[in-house]
Amino acid sequence: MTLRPSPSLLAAAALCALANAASAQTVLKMGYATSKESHYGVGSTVFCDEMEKGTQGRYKCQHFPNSALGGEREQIEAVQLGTQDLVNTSTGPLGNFVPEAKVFDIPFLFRGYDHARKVMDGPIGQDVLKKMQAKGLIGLAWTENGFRHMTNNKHPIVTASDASGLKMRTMENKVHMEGYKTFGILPTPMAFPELFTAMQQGTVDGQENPIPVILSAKFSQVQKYLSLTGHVYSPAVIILSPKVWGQLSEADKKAFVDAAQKGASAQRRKVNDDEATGIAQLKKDGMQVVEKVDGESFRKAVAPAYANFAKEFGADKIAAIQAVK
Ligand code: EAX
Repeated sequence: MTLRPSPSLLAAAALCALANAASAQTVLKMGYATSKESHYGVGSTVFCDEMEKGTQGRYKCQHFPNSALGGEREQIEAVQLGTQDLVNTSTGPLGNFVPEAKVFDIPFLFRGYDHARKVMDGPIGQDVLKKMQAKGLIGLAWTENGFRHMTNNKHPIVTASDASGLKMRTMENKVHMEGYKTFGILPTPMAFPELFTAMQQGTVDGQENPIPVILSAKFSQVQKYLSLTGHVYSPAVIILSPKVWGQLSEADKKAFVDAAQKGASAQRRKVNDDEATGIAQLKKDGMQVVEKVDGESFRKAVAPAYANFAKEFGADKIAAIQAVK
């Protein structure tokens, strides 16, 4: 007679193996503002997959897209506290936690995507990423939200004076608000999850966001006019809670950072794709698009505010960013 394990014993053993695998795997909560298909979703998915691979499956993500864990300010707070593990967020509210990050939110600071990405990945950007640690936030890599453009429901914006008098939702970001006031805009700070309804109900006339956000949040349903103002670059960053970081081995820390850099590249590629195809899509969706904006009128309007920005951040810091070729 051969001895065979009984089916119930086999089932028990299988369950045991499953339980072991599960206990050896830590599931991290990753939140972001837009959909899983958006630039944030694409970047986060690549980061999470690479991080899982790089830690041999010991860490993985559960995704919370579409602001399911709250606005970006709330999510950064939760990551700081350790009640949320990861967030892929714009720098909109980040300056309230890490003042050094605010310099990147100055309107018309960057000449274009190449310039912006070079600064964020170079010594100036990496220095700010490291400084986040002292504020209880582990910045893993700069991802990207994109250059921001204005939408509204009143009339096409070609020059800064067209923007004047419009009630526009802004992020909870003092640098943006100060800059946009020079355009004559009435800035109304508001968390992103409230924005769609605010535009639908006419609480605000407009808003400003990069093409990938306008697309994925379907703002074409509630906004008539889009102007390619590109008035400010909107960096984004993957932040890890110090609670998780403190538990990682050196090898795992490296795996997280490497994964975040791959996620950042994927997110930027998705921004490129949306920039290339999104405007045609938004036109198809019924938006009236001003492609030739009088950028000079906006630059002129904001120029006097640069004196204040220089006072706050140092003229040398601003010049150093501008000098990056
Ligand atoms: O990060 O709040 C905003 O307008 C952000 O650009 C958006 O949530 C994506």
